[in-house]
Amino acid sequence: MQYFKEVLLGNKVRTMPECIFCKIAKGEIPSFKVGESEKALAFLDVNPGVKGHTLVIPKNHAESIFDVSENDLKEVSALIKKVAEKMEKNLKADGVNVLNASGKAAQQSVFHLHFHVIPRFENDGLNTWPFKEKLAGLDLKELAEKLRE
Ligand code: DGP
Repeated sequence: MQYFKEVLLGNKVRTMPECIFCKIAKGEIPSFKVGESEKALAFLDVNPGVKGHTLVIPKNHAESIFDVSENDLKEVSALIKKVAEKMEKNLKADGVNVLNASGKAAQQSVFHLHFHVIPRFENDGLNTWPFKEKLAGLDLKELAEKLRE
């Protein structure tokens, strides 16, 4: 379902599509909350890949890793850690994956930054590593320099 909000653009009121995770953060649509802090929220993914699949978001809207503030990201990180610890303690998870898709090319589908926290169990048969074969012959020195620029 698509939600809309009214915004003032110049001197005209327009309706704009409203972000679903903003609505969840404001409690305007329901979610199964797992944890919360002042600036971050954790709730169960509506379309879970595994039992306990949780999303952690900043309450302030940011589209992706590229525009989130460092401060909001710190709170999100702290909440991710808490959720992971609960998965280990309460779900007896043997590990967790923390996954984020930032950008369409990375297969992001909801454009409000979110981290998937996925409980993992020995021999659960999942494979989160997407690379099929290793690349040979890369100039790692040049690449590192480029990334440091
Ligand atoms: P991604 O593909 O990384 O952008 O993941 C988006 C996730 O968001 C996907 O696993 C399903 C979940 N999702 C989408 N809409 C809702 C919703 O309304 N409520 C909840 N709890 N999860 C949602």
